[in-house]
Amino acid sequence: MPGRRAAAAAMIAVLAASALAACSAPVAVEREKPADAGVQLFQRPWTSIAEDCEQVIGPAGFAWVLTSPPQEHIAGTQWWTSYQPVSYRVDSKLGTEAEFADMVTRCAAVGVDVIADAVVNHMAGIDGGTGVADTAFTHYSYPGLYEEGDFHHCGLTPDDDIADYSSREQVQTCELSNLADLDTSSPTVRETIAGYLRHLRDLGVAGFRIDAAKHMAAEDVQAIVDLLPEDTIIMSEVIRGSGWEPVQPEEYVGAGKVFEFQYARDLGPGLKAGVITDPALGTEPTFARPLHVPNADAVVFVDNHDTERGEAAVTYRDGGLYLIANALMLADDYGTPVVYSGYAFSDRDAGAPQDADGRVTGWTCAGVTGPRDEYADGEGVCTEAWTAIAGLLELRRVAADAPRLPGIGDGDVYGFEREGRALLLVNPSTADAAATVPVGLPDGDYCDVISGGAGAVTSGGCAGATVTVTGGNVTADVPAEGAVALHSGARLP
Ligand code: LAG
Ligand code: CA
Repeated sequence: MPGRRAAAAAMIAVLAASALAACSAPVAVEREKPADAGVQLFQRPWTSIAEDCEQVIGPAGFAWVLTSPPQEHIAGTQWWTSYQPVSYRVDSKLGTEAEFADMVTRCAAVGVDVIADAVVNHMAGIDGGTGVADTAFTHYSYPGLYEEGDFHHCGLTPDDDIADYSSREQVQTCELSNLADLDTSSPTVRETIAGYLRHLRDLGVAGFRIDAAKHMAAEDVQAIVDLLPEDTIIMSEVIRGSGWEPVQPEEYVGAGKVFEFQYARDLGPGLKAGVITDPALGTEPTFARPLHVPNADAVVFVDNHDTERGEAAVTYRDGGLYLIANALMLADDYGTPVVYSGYAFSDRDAGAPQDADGRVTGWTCAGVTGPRDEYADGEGVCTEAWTAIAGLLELRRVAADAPRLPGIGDGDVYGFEREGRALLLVNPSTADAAATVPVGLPDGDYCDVISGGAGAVTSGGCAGATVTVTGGNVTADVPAEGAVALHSGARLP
């Protein structure tokens, strides 16, 4: 892709000039210590997550996993049946309540918290039927939970569907593609939702992703969160829309963190076009970057189950560029990063492989160590098992509160330093590149943690590539669509 390479070279050339100036007098930006990284395990059954926690996720050093919704949902083979609740029984295509509880216990035993996806803005979007745990329902009637009067019937559009995102009232009280919209202003509805979430907390979950939070008034989300134990972790999904949209993520930071969609937008499309934009480093506690919530409020991601089904995001299909995107996110100090791990698909609706009873089965990450060139439909991407990801999590722990310095570049290679402790270099071009850049790490031989992973220093040398720092400079061979990362904890004796 010559176009991409040329663009990368042009852009990095500009960066290099300013970076060299910046490096002689590094501007250290005061920021809060980054929170620990998590991984979203999309449509992964509870028994599979339990095993993955023990074998991969815990040892790699992830702090938490985000699961798909655990409540009973409509029947069907599509993945998105998970987003149409029919009861709050913890019994779904991903497993039973006993399996869910066992997963939480086993993940906790290896230091991994479970964050559950909470679908509480709405119930089902179909006329009626029987859920996967045998609950019979109609669009506005869910036995023992909700009846007609517990739903918004906005009366603002012909079919009560959201039509105009410039109307706060429509966005929050009309239906999101026909999904029966709960009247979250009602005290009984709030208490019913909170009862479900408290039950999940009793099973040991640490907190929740609040699905479709934008479609609930921020005060409704806050009121529900107020009914939960104080230490409940909240991550609200509020897709940052255009500036003219009345509902903005900033409204939700009182209840917890929010997913910062702008971070992914800054990163993905540019990278695909061969352009890495150096973030404008601001000062905390105001705005870390323009149009971004403050550091402590942000959950950042490269892609998620919705954006990987859109056009713009960098995804598993982008191979090495996907690894680069994850490296840029994990080595940085903005927000709480969540790595995404789903399955390959060519049909956007296709669910993860399931058996005749509608249970998702057969997940395995065995043998996965990095991105692949080809995936069969339904095959697990298993990003959490990549050698490079474990290396980057190690780098993140070593970098800790070291400031992220402005970007540096040499030819096609771009990178940045975590002052005195770590360095990431990425090469988005399609040709291998040698780069020499100034670095604040002490002289010595370092093991690259992208090729060598965590614990890359072995008795015989480096598990992966060796990179030398001399006289305040590092010269490294950075593979095409690849990266090199060093940190002070992986220096050869
Ligand atoms: C979300 N966040 O705000 C989820 O991240 C997103 O994945 C959910 O959409 C959405 N909000 C509702 O929770 C997904 C699919 C939709 C699917 C919906 C409900 O992306 O495609 O809609 O879940 O299952 C499907 C059909 C629609 C239909 C609707 C109701 O695609 O055509 O109107 O079901 O039957
Ligand atoms: Ca709503």
